[in-house]
Parts: sequence; structure tokens; C-alpha cells
Amino acid sequence: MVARRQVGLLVLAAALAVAGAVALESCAGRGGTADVGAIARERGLTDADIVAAVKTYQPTGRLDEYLMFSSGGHGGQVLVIGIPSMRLLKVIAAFTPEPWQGYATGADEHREMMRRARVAGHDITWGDTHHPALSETDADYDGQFLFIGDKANPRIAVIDLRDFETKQLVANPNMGTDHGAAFVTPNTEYVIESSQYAVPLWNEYADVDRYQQEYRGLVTFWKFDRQRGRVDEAASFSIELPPYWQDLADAGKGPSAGWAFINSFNGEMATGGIESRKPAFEAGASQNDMDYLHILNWQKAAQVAATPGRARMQRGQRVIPLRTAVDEGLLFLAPEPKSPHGADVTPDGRRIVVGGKLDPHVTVYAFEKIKQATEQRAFTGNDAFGVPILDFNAVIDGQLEVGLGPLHTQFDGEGNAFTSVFLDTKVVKWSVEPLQVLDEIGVHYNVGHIAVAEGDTKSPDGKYLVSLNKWAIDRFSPVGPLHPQNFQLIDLTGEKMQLLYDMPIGVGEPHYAQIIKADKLNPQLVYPVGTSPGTMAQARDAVAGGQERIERRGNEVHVYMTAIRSHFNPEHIRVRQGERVVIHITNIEQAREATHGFAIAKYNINLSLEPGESQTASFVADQAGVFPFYCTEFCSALHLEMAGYLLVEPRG
Ligand code: RUQ
Ligand code: CUA
Repeated sequence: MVARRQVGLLVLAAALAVAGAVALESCAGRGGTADVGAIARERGLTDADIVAAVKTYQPTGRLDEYLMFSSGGHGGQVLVIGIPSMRLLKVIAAFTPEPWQGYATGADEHREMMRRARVAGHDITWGDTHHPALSETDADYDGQFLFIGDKANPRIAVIDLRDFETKQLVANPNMGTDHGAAFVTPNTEYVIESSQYAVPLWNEYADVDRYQQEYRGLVTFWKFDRQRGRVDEAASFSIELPPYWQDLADAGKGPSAGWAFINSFNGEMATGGIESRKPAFEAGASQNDMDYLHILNWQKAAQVAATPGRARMQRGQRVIPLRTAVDEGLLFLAPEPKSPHGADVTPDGRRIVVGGKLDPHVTVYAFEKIKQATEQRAFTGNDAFGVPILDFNAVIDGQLEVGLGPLHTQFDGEGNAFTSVFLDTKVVKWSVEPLQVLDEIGVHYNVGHIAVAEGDTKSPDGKYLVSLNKWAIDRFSPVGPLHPQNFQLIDLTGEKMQLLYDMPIGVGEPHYAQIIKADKLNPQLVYPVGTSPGTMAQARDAVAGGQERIERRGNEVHVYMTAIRSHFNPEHIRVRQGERVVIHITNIEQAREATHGFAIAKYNINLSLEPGESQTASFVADQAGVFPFYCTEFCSALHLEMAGYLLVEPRG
């Protein structure tokens, strides 16, 4: 405590010296005081507050050291946040329409992407985003792609970090919901998606009475084609799993590369109650002392899936049946206490850490021991589906008591681990070897995931930790019964963890986040003129300056339009009611930030055209009348003049 106070005073002194000298003359006599000490006293700030402010404040123009990609929860997007400033830099639309970016608000390419991601015959206009995963090369973030899972509809989104835009939505035809998504293998060979609530796999319908016979879990390994920047659905495969509720996944690295780990709860295979006389899920799914960590050899599974006759096609997806997975030695179970949540592989790939929601310990598994046990076939028995079960005591390194409700674990580069503890609402720092608690810090309130800078790589930076808290009781001005969630930035550089900053999140319940060194990212700042973001190549209908025109083809009116400060060309679109209007529009600017919007009144269309971008929007002019179109982005002094008319002549 003494040490921390001294640090605070030192920094305060330094801040005073700098701020005092510069600001005194400019502010003195204009009502504001430049005396930092006086300001702090007046605002009731402690030394620690001042240290936190100095460590996080970014003067204008100063860039952040890290970027955090956070799930936007049921907002269905990804939030991009600078660290240490905790400034929100971008909201990447993934599963939910986002008008400012013109995402799924009129562009044909988004309509097509959404159409391909329809599930159960429904257009889905939202997603419950849980776990973002940055692409990796040799178990290190490479800054090229980002993936995120949608628990509700089970899908994953592929985001290209060349322009921070979603390029593909992939729906899983064989899951009810997912949760273990997205996680990548060490070279992004596969993107892992595992199911949560089991549903019938081989038949469309089965009553819950037939739960054990028909309901199944599933893990899908989506093959990622880095060249194309797309998931290759045909080259992907799944493995049938027992109907435990699989939860979180992580991929092995280093010595455990080629393996994946998924924990689960509801090993009881409870089927719910309330109206039946059976216990409700809450009780039924938490009776046993042990659930199962699933240990999968995905490298071998990929070979098995590729062998003719070993996998079954189910709803267009190759699925390795559970029986085959057992026979081929692809799947093993290790007991894990009790209703676990997180499963996290250490940076060196040698250990797997599991937190049991209803157990005060984290359990540390040694991959070496797991491998030995599987090779020597040292099993204590099989589960009801014939899956071999490893001896708990033979495969763990040990257990460490960290508090009530341990969930997720992250690592720094110095052999330390950090575990979020939900019920005790704190983050605990501990050393992996020897197993020992080192420090803890209270968070507000009820932490879910935590993220450490470069935390899922083979060489984490440590330095910063963000605690993604579920509740924010009393932290912010009340804004009605739905409160923001609270991200708390924690400094890891000292011996004691120190809280630096609170950031309210007002869009959804974020789950996981990953933090990457900002200089690993190198996004384009303008597109070459005529680029279609969907393909990152020249759009087929890109329009060059001077090529603007309107062409009639049967019942279709094709408008080849350009946008440049401060006009559209053409400015008049004349069509007859009932005709199909196809607008190909290119922003022919190359100046950074010279974005133009394109909105048509009352037709539910708004595009965002970044410099160089080309988009096509088509619709049937079903309503006669006069509809202004205009630029939605304040792009110049004559932005309001950047407008035109869609004239829809009534049917005669
Ligand atoms: S979750 S709060 Cu990863 Cu969906 Cu744990
Ligand atoms: Cu273009 Cu406003």
C-alpha cells in the first residue's frame, strides 16, 4: 500500500511539473485553475485516481497501443476499443444490420450474404455474439482476420481486417445453438464451433423423452481458406458428441497442437422439469460432482473425415459419428469439477485450465499426462456412449482454490494466470508453477470473461487486463432499468493489480474479447476506385468518372452512378412504377475519410460508400411518387446539396 501511494505521489508530482508549467499562463486569470493538486482536491481524487488518469489519458492525436476486439453480445456486432484509453473506435456489424456502415441496409451483397445465412427458413436479423477469435500464424495473432460466433442461430462470421468488414456468415446446419465459437487452431487451419444445447442430430424431431437416444452435441471444424479469406464449407467436418451441454473450446498449441479441448456441463443429461415431475435444469444439470472435459484429436479427425465411408453426410455436412470417433481414438473425456465454464490452454500449450462454476478451485490438467493416459489406454471406464474416461487424478497437475465461481483464465508472459471469479466478483492472479495465489482485485460487478493483452497467443504481453463485467451497480448515472455493462481496465505491470478505468457498454452483453498489439494491424484507408468490399476486387459494375449512364434492360433500369464531393451523377432517376431499379454506385474519391452515404427516402435503403467503394442496390419501385435521395455523410460544405430525385411515374 505504501509503495502504491508513493508511486501515486511521484506521478502526481511529475504531472504537476508538466501540466503546471504549460497550463499556468494560458489558464490563469480565465477562471480555470491549472493547479493539478487543487483540481484533484476539489474533485475528491485520490493519488490512485490520478495515477490511473495519467496511465490512460491519451492526448489528442495519440494512438492507442492495443486494440481490443470485443463481442457486442446480443447487439450482434464486434466492438473495437483502444487500450489504454478505452475509447470506442468502431462497431463492426456482423449479424445485425448497421445503417451507418450501410451494412445490410440495402446493398445487394449484404442481402446475398444474409440470404445464405438464413436458418430454419428464417431471415435472422440479429446474433448473440460470444467469442471473437483473431486469426493466428504459429499460435500468434497475425492481424489478418477475425471470427465470431452467434450462439443463438448457430453461425460464425468472418471479418477481414483489411477493411474491418464482415465478409461471410456461415450457418451450422446440425446444431441447435453453439457456444464454443469461435476459436482457431494455431495456424487458423480450422475455426472451431461447438454446440451448447443438444438437439436431435440424425433425425429432424425427437421428444425430450428420447434425449439419450437421439439428442447429441457436436463440434464443427470449419476449414478456413486463407487465400480466399473464406470458410470452405465443403472441406469442413464435424464430430458427433454425447448430449452433454458442451461449453467453451480452446485449441492446443506447441506440444498440444492438433488437439482441442471443450468442457461441458449437464453431464447428468437432465431434460428439464417445471411441468414434468423431473427437476428443473437449474438443479437437474448440477447434481453431479464431475462433468467432462472433452479432449479431441482434430488433426487425426481431419484424416478420418477425409477417408471415404468414415464420415456421414448430414444436412450437407460431413459428420464423424460418435462410434467412429471412439474407435479411431479421436475423443476422450476427463472428469472436471463441477459445472465448469472456461477451458483455457496455457501459452506454452502444456496445460489446460478449467474453472468449475460450483467449485472454488481451478483445475490444471497436464497435456503430457493426458497424452500418456490416452496412449497407454489408462481409462477408468467409459461413459454411456462408450467414450473412454481418463483418471482425473492421473491427468491433473493440481488444483488451486481461488474463490467462489471461477470462470475464465488468461495468462501473461511470465508464467502467471488470471482467473475471473464470478460469485466473489474478483480477478485472481496466480502462478502456474508452483500453484499459488499471488494477488486479487475486486471488480464491479460479477465478472464473466477477462482478456489480457495478446492473451491467447504463445507469448502474451500481460500489461493490461480487461474485466468484462455483467453488472455495473452504482458505477454510472442511472439510465433506466436496463443498465450498461461495465468493462474495467486493470494494470498488470505492478506487483498488485490496479484498477485504471471503467467503460460502460451500452449495446448488449459482451462475452469474450481479444486484445492485439495495434501495430500488427495494417488496414487499408481507402479502396482502389471501383472496389467491391465483398470480394476486395474490382466490382463488375464499377463506374468510372465520365461513364455515368442509365440503361433500360426489359423491366430493369440500371443506373450507373458516381459520387464525389458534392454531387451524385446522375441526379434524376426516372422509372415507371413496378420496374426494378438497379443502382450501381461508385465513390470515385481517393481522399481519406471522404465517405458518402446514399439514402433513398422511404425505400429503406442506406449505403455507405467509403472512398473507392462500389456497391449495387436493387429494389422494385413499387410505390409511385417522388423520393429524394441524398448523401447521409456530412462530407463537405455543400453536403446538403449532394442529393437527387427518384421519380417513380404511376402505372398508367
Ligand atoms: S461465456 S461469461 Cu464465454 Cu459465452 Cu463465459
Ligand atoms: Cu457526400 Cu455528404
